[in-house]
Amino acid sequence: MAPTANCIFTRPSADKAMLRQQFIDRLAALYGKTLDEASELDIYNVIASMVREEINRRWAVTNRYYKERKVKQVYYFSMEFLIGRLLTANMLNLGIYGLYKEALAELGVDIDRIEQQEQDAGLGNGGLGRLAACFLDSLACMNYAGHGCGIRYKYGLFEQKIIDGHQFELPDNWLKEGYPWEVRKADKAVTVRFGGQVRLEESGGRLVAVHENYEAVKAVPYDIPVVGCNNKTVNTLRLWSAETDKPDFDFSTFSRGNYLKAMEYKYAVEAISQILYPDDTYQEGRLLRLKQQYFLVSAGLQSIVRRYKKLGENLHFLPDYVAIHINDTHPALVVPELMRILMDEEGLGWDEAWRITTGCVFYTNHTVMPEALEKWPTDMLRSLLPRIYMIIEEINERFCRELWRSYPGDWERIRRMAVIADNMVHMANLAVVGSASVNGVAKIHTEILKKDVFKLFYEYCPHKFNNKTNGVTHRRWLAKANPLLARLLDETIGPAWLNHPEDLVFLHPYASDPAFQARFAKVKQFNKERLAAYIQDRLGLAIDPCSIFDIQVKRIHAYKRQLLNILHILHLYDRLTAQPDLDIVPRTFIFAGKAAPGYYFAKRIIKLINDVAALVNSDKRICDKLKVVFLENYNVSLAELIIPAADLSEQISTASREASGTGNMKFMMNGAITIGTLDGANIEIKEAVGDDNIIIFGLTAGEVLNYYKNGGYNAWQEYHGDKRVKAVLDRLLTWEDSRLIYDTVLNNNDEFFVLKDFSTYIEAQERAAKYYQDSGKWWNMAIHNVAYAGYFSSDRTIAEYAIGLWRLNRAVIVDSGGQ
Ligand code: 26V
Repeated sequence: MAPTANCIFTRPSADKAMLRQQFIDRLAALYGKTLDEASELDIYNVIASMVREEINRRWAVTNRYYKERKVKQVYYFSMEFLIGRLLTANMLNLGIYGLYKEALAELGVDIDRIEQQEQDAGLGNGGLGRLAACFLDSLACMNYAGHGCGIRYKYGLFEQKIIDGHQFELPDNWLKEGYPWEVRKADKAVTVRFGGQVRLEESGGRLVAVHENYEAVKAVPYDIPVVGCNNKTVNTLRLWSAETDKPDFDFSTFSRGNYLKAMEYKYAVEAISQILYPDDTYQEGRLLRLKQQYFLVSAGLQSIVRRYKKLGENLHFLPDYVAIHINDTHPALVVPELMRILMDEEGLGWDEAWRITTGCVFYTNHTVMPEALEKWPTDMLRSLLPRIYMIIEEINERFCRELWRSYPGDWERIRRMAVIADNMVHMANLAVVGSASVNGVAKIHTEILKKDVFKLFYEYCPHKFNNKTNGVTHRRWLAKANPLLARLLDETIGPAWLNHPEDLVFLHPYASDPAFQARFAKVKQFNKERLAAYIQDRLGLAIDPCSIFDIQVKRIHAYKRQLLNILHILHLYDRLTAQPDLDIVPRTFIFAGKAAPGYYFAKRIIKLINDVAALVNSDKRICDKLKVVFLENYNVSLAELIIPAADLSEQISTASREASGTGNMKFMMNGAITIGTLDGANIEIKEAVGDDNIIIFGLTAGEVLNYYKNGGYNAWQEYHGDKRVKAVLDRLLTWEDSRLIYDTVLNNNDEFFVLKDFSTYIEAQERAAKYYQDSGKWWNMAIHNVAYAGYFSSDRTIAEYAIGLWRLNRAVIVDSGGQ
C-alpha cells in the first residue's frame, strides 16, 4: 500500500541504499543469515533493532532535557495499557515509515507483512486500557512530559478461540519471542513490602512506624519508549515486573524441602505480575488483584520520589513538579502510599503530607456500573498492607470529622461518603477525598457522576468535579489504520492534520463534491475488500464488499447490547424468508469482542451470534442478502483492520450506561456513520457532526434513569404488545444455549431495555438503509464525520488535562548535540 505524504520522506536514493546495506549487515551480525535464509521473525527483529537505534538517541536527549530544565512531569498510573503493535506506529511517528517501506521493498521485503510478526501487547481489557495508550501517544506528540506507569504482565488478555460457536480462552504468552521495545532497568529496581506487622514508636519527639516481618518483593522496571510525531520527544512507559531477590534455591543447604520452599516462594512473588485480570465488570475482592494494585502504586511512587529528590528540590514543592493521574480507582492506593512515603520515609507531618498528596493526585472515573465500583474488605487490606490500612483509617477518621462539622448529625450522609464503611474500603471515595480533581469521560457521564454516583461529594466539594471528554489518537486510528484515507487527506487538505487534527475540518467543503466523494468511496471500497479477504481467509466465507458493512466490535457486555443488534438481524431474516424477493440493501453484520471468562450471559451472546451466523449464512432462500460474521480474538491490530472498512458503526448501549465509548470516535474518523443511542460520547459526536449526519434512536438517559428509579418497566408487556418482538425472542428458543438470554430478558425485566428500544432501532436501521441507497447523501454524511472528528482526537483531550488539571507546559526538545 502506498505511504502517505505524512509518512514518506522522499529521501535521496543514497539513503535507501544505505538503509538496505545496514539491514543486510545487521541480519548477518545478529543472526548470521542472508536474506534468503532469514525468517520473517528474524527480519522483524532486525528492523525493530534499527528503529530502536533511532529512538534511543532521542530518548536520551529527552530525558536529559527534562532533568536539566526540571520540567514538570505527569505520570499516568494505569493497571492497563493496551498498546497494540509498535513497529509501524513508531516508524510513522519518526517519519521514517516511507523510507523503510521503499528501501525494504527493493529487497523484496513487505514491511506491512513483517509487522504481523509483532505480538500485540494486549495489556488491557478494552476502552480504559486503550485510552491510556492513546494518551501516551498524544502526550509525546504534543511535547508534554508525560509517562505511563503500569504492570508488565507476563500474560496479557487471554486469546479468544471460537469453537462450535463457543468462546474458549487461551493464555496470551506475548513475550515468548522476546519484545524488542523494552529495556530492563535492573539498577532502578525498588522493594515493595507486603504483610507483617507495624508498631508505632516514639523517636525524637514524634511517632515513627516500624514495619516488621514483611515480605519483600523486588519490582524491576522495564521501559518502553513512547515516540512523538514530527518532534524529538521520546517519553517512557514504565512497566513493573515482580521478582524475588533470593536465589531460586540455596545450594549450600540444598535439600528437597528447601528447594520446594524456595521455588514456591519464587512463584508466589512472580504471580504478582503474571496475569492481567479480565474485567467482568463485577468487582471481585481478589487478594492477588489487590497485591497487583499496591505493587504498581508503591513501585511507581518510589521511583518518582527518588527521581524528584535527585533534582535537589524540596518535597514541599512536589505538586509544582509532579502530577499523578489515576486511571479509575485501580491505582487509588497512591493516596495512602504517597502519604506513607512522605511521612515514614521523608519525615513530614500529616498535614504537610496531605497537602502535597492532594495537590499531586488526579482521578478519572470510567464507569457508572455500580457492580464495578471497587471495594476491598478491611480485613484483607489490614493484613496485606498493615501500614497502608492505618493511613486509610486515619484519612477516613479525619474526613468523617470534617463532614460532621458540615453535616452535624447526618449519619447516613457521612456513612455514604466515608472511605471505610460496612467493613469495606470504598476506593472511589478514597480517590475523591485524596485527589485534587475528579473527572468523567464525556459530558453526560460527568453529569451522571455529579447527580448520581458522587452526588454527595459534588454537594460537598463541587470545585473538584470536571469533564474531560475522551479522545483517540488519530495517528494510529486514521494515519496508521487507514493509509489510503490518510493520503487522500494529505492531497486534499495538506499534511498538517497529523499534528493538528482540528485541521480535518478543512474537509467540510469537499463533503458535497462528487469528485471527492468518488475518491473517498474508492478508499472505503478498498478497505472493505481488504477486510473481506481476511474474512474469506479466516472463515472461508465470501462476503459482498458492496453490501453495507454494519459493525459492532467491543467487549461483549449486556449493557452494550449486542443482543439488540442480533434481534434486528433475526427480524430482517424473518422478513426475508417470508418474502424472499423483498428489496433490501444487502448487509454484512460483523461482530468481534471478548467476553470475560466468568460472564456467562456474555458468552451465550457470542454463541447466539455464531448460531445466527450459521443459520443466516447457509440459507439459500435469502440469496446472500444478509451475512453474519463473528471474528475471533478482537484486539488492537484486528480493530485497525476492521474499523476502516465500516459503513455503519453500532454504538447502541443502554442510555446512561456507557461512560463515553471510544470505538465510536475511531469509526467516525474513518468515515462510518454512527447508529447509536444518546449515550456517552455519542451525544457529543451528534453535536459535532449535526443531527443529519448521525442516526439516533432509543430512550434517553433521563428516561432510563427514571425507569430505574421506579423499578424498571414490564418486559412481558413489550413482548406481548409487539408481534415483531415476540417473533424474534421466541426464535431464541430454537437454540438450547440461548434460553438463558430469553429468560434473562423476560424474567429479569430486561434490565438493559433491549425490548423497549427494539422498535425505534428497527426504524433507525431502515433509515440507515435508505440513506445508503442515496450514495450522494451517504458520502456527504461520511465525509462530514471525518471532517468533525478532530475534536475527538486525544490531542484535544490531553491538552485539556495538561492545561486544566496538570498545569504542564509544552517542552519542545531541542536536540543540541551529538547527532
Ligand atoms: C473493572 C475491573 C474489575 C475486575 C478486574 C479487572 C477490571 C478492569 C476494568 C474494570 C472497569 C473497566 C471500566 C472501563 O473500561 N470503562 C470504560 O472506559 C472507557 C474509557 O474511558 C470508556 O470509553 C467506556 O465507556 C467505559 O466503559
